Parts: sequence; C-alpha cells; structure tokens
Amino acid sequence: MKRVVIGMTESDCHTVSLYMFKLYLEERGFQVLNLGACVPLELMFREAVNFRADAIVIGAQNGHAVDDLKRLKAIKKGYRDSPPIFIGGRLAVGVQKPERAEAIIRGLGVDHVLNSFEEFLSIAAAPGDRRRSEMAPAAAGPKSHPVAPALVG
Ligand code: B12
Repeated sequence: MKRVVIGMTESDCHTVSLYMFKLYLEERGFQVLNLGACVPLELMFREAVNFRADAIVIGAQNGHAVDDLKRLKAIKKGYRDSPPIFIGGRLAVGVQKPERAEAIIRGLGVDHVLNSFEEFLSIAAAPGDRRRSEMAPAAAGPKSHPVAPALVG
C-alpha cells in the first residue's frame, strides 16, 4: 500500500494545487491524507505516524517555505524512522532565485524537491526507496520492524 500525508507549509493558505495532487495520487492507487492549508510541521509528523504514511509531501505556493521549514531537521530528529519528505510548488518569492531556495530547503532536511506531480511517482517507484509505514516517535524505543524494499508496492 502507498500512503501519503500531504499539507501546505505552516504559513501557506493556498489549497488548489494540493487538492489536485491528492486527486492525482488517488487516481493512481495511493491513499492520501490531505491536511490542507497552514499545517504546522509537528502536526504533519504526528498525522504521518497515525496514518502510517510512507511519505510526507509538503506543498508551497506563497514563497515562504524556507522560513516555514526552519525547524524541520529538529522535528525529524524526534522520530526514529521519518518517512521521506517531499516538497513541490513555488519555493521562493518573485525576485528570489528558485534554485537557491531549493538548495536551502534541501539543507533544511527535505529529501526531494519536486518539479511535477509525475516526478513524485518516479521517485516513489524507485527500487532504492523504503516504505516507512512504521515510523514512530524516537522516544518509543529502538527500531524493530523490517523495511520493505520499495515505497510503491
Ligand atoms: C488562488 C490564489 C490565491 C487564493 C488561494 C485560495 C485557495 N483556497 O487556495 C488567495 C486569494 C487566498 C491567495 C492568497 C495569497 N496569495 Co495567492 N495566488 C493564487 C493564484 C491566483 C492561483 C494559485 C493556484 O491555486 N493555482 C492553481 C495551481 C493548480 O496551479 P499552480 O499554482 O501553477 O501549481 C502548479 C505547479 O506550481 C505545481 N505545484 C504547485 N503546488 C505543488 C505542490 C506539489 C506537491 C507538487 C508536486 C507540485 C505543485 O503543480 C501545479 C499544477 O501544475 C496564484 C497566481 C497564479 N496565477 O498562479 C497566486 C499566488 C500563488 N499567490 C501569491 C501570494 C503572494 C499570495 C498572498 C501572500 C497574497 C497576500 N499578500 O495576501 C496570499 C497568501 C497568504 C498565505 N498565508 O499563504 C503569489 C505567490 C508569490 C510567489 N510565491 O512568488 C502568487 C504566485 C501570485 C503572484 N504572482 O504574486 N492566493
């Protein structure tokens, strides 16, 4: 099964592209939990645990993703097996260079920067990617589960 949690960054109220992404994934057999607009990172991770998500996909439109993701690494550390974090949309505001924002965002702990919906499918289907349905908070103890070979089964 392919389970994905999606949500906009904490400051971002745009919802249309994310809803389109949800429909796109569902048509292709994914189970999607759409948390909608303005989602705090803590909530995104908590819901990913509850939903047993294989991936978290963050949407960005207002150009403030860099600010919104500043605490990502610290929050990720609190989970012993975070699923891969994806981001897509408009990462920077007008005059800023998107490539610069992309590099900063990777440095903040995002694993994949998406340029299209299709790109998510190609990464999700890659054999090297792991399914992480059993992500749990670090406090829960040592890893004890086997890891499936691919995100898309
Ligand atoms: C509708 C809209 C709004 C609505 C949103 C309503 C809603 N419920 O969603 C309202 C009026 C509320 C709004 C508010 C604001 N908006 Co507005 N908004 C738009 C608008 C017109 C359309 C966005 C949209 O939904 N497009 C439809 C989607 C499907 O198309 P798309 O954006 O091209 O997305 C494609 C790709 O980018 C990509 N993609 C996008 N997201 C994702 C996510 C993933 C995971 C992936 C894989 C791909 C992906 O795939 C999509 C499909 O091909 C755009 C301008 C425009 N014409 O695009 C501005 C725009 C996004 N808004 C903008 C801004 C600045 C704001 C405000 C800050 C304005 C203000 N000063 O208050 C606020 C945001 C406040 C906040 N807290 O976030 C700017 C962002 C600037 C930037 N990033 O450089 C834009 C680009 C307008 C502009 N040219 O200045 N907005």
